[in-house]
Amino acid sequence: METESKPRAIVHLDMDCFYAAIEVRDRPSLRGKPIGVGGARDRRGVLTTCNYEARKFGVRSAMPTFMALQRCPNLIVLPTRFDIYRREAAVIRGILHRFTSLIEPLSLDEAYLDVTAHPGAPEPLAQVIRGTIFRETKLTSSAGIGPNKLVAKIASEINKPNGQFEVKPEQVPAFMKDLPVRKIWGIGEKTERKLEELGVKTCGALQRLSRPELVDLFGKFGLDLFDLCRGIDHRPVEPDRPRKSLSTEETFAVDLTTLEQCEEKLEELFQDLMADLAQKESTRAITKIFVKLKFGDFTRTTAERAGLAPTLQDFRSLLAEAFVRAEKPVRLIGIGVRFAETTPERAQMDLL
Ligand code: TTP
Ligand code: MG
Repeated sequence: METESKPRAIVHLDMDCFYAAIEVRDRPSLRGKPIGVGGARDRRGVLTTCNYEARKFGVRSAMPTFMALQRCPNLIVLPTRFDIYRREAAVIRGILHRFTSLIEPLSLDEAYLDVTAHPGAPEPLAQVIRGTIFRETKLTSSAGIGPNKLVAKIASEINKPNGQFEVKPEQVPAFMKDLPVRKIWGIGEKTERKLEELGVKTCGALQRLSRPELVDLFGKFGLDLFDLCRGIDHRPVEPDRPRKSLSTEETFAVDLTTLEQCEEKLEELFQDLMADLAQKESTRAITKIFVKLKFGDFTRTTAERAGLAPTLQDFRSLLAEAFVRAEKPVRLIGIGVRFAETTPERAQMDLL
């Protein structure tokens, strides 16, 4: 088959400062100002992300808000609006599906696309995809184009924001040579330190270690590393297998005895669930929501209802319903949503 002899063409697409970009788009008076999105300083909040104006001051994702404000006193901190981010991600996913069905989402604003079968060269195609996203959402994105997922993902950071970079198959060896080892997926801080002790900082230096040496150092992962540091990565782009539900739960060290105590915990669980939902299942239509309780005596009950929106208020009413069934000390609370069994295209239509 032709596609077997032809090198693969993989695009890694990543929206630029996604949540922050949406907030600025929707409030044009914020344009050009440093903004962060996340929890407020007085509530020990953390930023989910910030725009590039804020990054100039050293503000970063996952930074406590008080620290971000120390670095950038003029930072405007906005609350998260996960429902808006989910809707935007669904629109973007819909656009990507016009170009290929081989899409592997990594989070709500990032995906791999296998465009090998697409007629024409991948570089101009990535331009067209990013241009279409911008025309239809007024949001910018960046892309990396390469013969595999490893190279495409690393390449997408190079001309970020609002740019793209292609590594052609014959350019891979030169591209890898001076690349810091940390850029390889699977190499974290620990492995990086271990390699540094051996004097290995770049992928080029890592290439000088033999397979047996790498296995000695890293076990089975050593075999992967042998390929990865040469820019070889056979992992296919795997479209998501749809999950049926998404939930989060917490078991308490001390059982909760009142509905008020449970409601307080529910609020925390709700924040977690919404963040998880936005990251992992940004495009699916929700059919049901549920609250599960386990009691001190290990009995359990689940209250669930179709047609409710995943709002704190609706989870609260389910919690009350489940709680009064037993009126026993609560050992665990779980909350979650169930999804319609649909294709991404269909889910996207449900959402719009
Ligand atoms: P990223 O793509 O990692 O970041 P980004 O899009 O904000 O910025 P970049 O231009 O570097 O791609 O994450 C996508 C969104 O996910 C981000 O806008 C907010 C959210 N997020 C969190 O909620 N917590 C986090 O720790 C990170 C890294 C991201
Ligand atoms: Mg991004």
